[in-house]
Amino acid sequence: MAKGPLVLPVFLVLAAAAMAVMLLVALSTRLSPLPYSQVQPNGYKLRRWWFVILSVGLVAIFAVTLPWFPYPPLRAAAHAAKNDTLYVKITAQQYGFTMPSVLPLDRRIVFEVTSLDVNHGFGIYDPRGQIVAQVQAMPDYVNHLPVTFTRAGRYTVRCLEYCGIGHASMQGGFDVR
Ligand SMILES: [Cu+2]
Repeated sequence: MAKGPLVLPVFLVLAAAAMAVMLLVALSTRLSPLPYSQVQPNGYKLRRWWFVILSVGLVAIFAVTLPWFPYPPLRAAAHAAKNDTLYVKITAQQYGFTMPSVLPLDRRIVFEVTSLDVNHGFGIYDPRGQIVAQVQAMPDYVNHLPVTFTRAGRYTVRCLEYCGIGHASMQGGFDVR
């Protein structure tokens, strides 16, 4: 359906609604002011209902949208069933990364990222120079970073955590194909 013809009617309806609200507010101010002792209980009652409605609404929205949770753990089971995940070890060290030189396109990869000395960052930039994913590289920890590359080409990896005098030049890369 074309968008154009809908814009004017929608605008008119919204404008009419806004004007009606303003008119109601303007009319309501013509009455003499109520004493505070009369306003306060109503305000508290309204606030209580608003709290209940918001709480129920938020829980409902949370429950309904949970299947679209954007992060991988809930979806991991489906991938594991297909058994198509490639686990890739990444080791950061002042001032470079140990990693494979070629990685597959359109396949789920889980980077297992750690560091041999201090905290580093592991930031992946696609061939256009846009950041795709990043995680900390920490000594004595393995952080898991799931990524599926959908664009072939040369990817650059940069350290995103100041790690010493050579930090600025700490980078690596791999080809995706
Ligand atoms: Cu660094």
